[in-house]
Amino acid sequence: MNQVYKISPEVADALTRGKPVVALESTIISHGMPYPQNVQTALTVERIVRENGCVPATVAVIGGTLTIGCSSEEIELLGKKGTSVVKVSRRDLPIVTAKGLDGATTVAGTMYACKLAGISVFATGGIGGAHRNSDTTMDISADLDELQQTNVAVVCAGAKSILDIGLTLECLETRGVPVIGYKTDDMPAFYTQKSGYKVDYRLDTAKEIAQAYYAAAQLGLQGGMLVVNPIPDAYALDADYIKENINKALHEADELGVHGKQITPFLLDKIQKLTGGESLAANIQLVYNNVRLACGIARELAELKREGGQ
Ligand code: PSU
Ligand code: MN
Repeated sequence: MNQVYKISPEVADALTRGKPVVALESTIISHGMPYPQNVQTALTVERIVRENGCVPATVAVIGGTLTIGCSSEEIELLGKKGTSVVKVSRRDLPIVTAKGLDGATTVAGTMYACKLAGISVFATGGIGGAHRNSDTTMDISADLDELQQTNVAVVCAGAKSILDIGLTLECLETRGVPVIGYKTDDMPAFYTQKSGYKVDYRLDTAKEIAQAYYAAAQLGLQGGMLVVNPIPDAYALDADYIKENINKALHEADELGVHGKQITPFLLDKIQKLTGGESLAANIQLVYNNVRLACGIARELAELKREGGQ
């Protein structure tokens, strides 16, 4: 059988030397954006990570090997194959590796890879959460359970309002996951800076966020933290405009009876098509913004670990 996982030499070297590493997911590439913008964005993200003094670790399953630190060619392959590669959350990992398939890891799948490699900081666009009507459908993303059990700081721009953001926050509270607003008291809603809900804590510097993560580790707490970073004002979309299009997408999903792991990619694709280039530009910019913050946190954390003799 193929090797089930591997860490690229560059990422492995950075981790042994205590250099800051930032993990990146790949479902956002295959299922979250159209080709070729998905590949351009993923490669630009890696460049931004390097410019900010960190080592990027894009995670995906390539020919059955959970790869922590994909090459540019592997990113290109995932972007081109798009939704034909398996969307890999935690539960999909044993099957795609055993069958030797290609797969793109979600937030949950990527967090598990971070645990295998010893990576503490991960940047993405938006996380999965409690879907609307999840009080009856039970459709709550495995991302939330992964945050409960895996010690990674996930930097995102909140959750899209395809989800029930209030219920998502309740689920995170139940699971013991702190939600930290970076320079904000508001829970952002991906395309907009506010969702109408508040976060638990506001921290204004990457250093304070790293200190909280470090404190959790010293306390022996299991579980991650969610850092929410609002989309920059210049790229935020009009709240009514995005609400209208999200409602259209939800209505269509309902009519077609889409459910299970298909629902999130279906809604992402619909919204993209309904709103065209404007939402894609916003999506790309908020990812860059999250990556820069994640790099700041990873650098501060590396410094804390050095001072602490770890
Ligand atoms: N939300 C987005 N963009 C995304 C995703 C969610 O705005 O790309 C992807 C992420 O990979 C996330 C996954 O982890 O969808 C959640 O899927 P599900 O709801 O099936 O758990
Ligand atoms: Mn689901």
